[in-house]
Amino acid sequence: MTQTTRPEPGRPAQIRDGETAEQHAAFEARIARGEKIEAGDWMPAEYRRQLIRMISQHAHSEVVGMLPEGEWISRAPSLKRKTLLMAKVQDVAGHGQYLYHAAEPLGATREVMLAALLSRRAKYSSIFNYPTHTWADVGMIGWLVDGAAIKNQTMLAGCSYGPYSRAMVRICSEETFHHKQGKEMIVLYAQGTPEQRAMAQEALNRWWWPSLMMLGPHDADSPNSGVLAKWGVKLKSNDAVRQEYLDEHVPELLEAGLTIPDPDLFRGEDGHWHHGPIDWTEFWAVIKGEQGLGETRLGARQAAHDEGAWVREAMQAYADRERRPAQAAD
Ligand code: BYC
Repeated sequence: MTQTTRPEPGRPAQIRDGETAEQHAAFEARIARGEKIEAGDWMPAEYRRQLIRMISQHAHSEVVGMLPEGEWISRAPSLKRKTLLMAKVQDVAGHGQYLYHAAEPLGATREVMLAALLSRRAKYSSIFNYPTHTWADVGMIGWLVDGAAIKNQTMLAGCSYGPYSRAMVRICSEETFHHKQGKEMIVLYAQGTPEQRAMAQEALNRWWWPSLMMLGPHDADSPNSGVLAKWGVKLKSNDAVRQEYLDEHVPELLEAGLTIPDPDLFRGEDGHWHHGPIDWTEFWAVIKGEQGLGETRLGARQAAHDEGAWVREAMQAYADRERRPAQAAD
């Protein structure tokens, strides 16, 4: 068959101009065999676009995600808690780095990705537009937000794009520690003084619904899931990951003596926990920055970016000088 350069009637939209059905079939056969796709391999333009979108958004989530907890480093109640939190925030900075590195060989420069974040064209996780009111929010982020993230990322560790998959393996091992320290902290407070128990409960009331939302819209409202599942990026749907998160966390929170703020929550005969209706209006308003701390978070990122300009200039000057050794020796 000759190379197809124009869309044909009935041709799948994912086959772009200049791509052939044979190329797509060979690519999909590699995925079906469980091979990893590497940055230099042939890949459909839509696969590349989806990966850049998703990985850069994930990287931005890590970078913006340092803000709510970073605010508490100077207010940690003990040296032990401060050390743990500093280690966690540093890990998260590293996660952002791995992820930007995973997206760069796909053709997205760091500058372009950061410009997309700062100009609000790229998204980052809705969860980080919620405020942290008390120290217990730091523990609840560890238990619930990292708990939800691990469920999603363990799935992504098996994804078809090699660099993303490998980054996820490393990130998940570090996040498991973040999850444990958050859970340990909240379980302790839930068994503590009445004030500590109230602080833990109020934090759960704040983070329960946002943590369910962060795993993405219901499958029927998830426009990207179809193609991501077809090409082995998403091995489980948004709702399937949310179910895993629920089934692990509901019994543990109840065992800790906490009340889950969902009057409709129940355990079905299928053995799974089922939540009440999620307020998706809030989810979209938070993502758009109409509700929550979107402007504050991006303002903080913009300030950090501006204040770091001298570092980028110094690195550029150093790189330029390194490129001229022969000239300098003459
Ligand atoms: N927030 O078609 P859908 C962490 C968007 S950081 C904002 O289902 P997809 C941590 C979605 O982008 C962990 N936007 O999308 C860090 C799409 O819009 P566009 C962060 C969301 O991609 C520091 C539209 O809604 N994890 O753990 O198939 C400290 C339709 O959705 C959200 C990741 O980023 C959201 N929550 O599935 C502590 C994981 N959900 O782009 C902890 C990587 C959806 O078409 N990402 N949208 O304009 C993913 O796995 C997937 O992107 C999602 C969404 C499951 C999140």
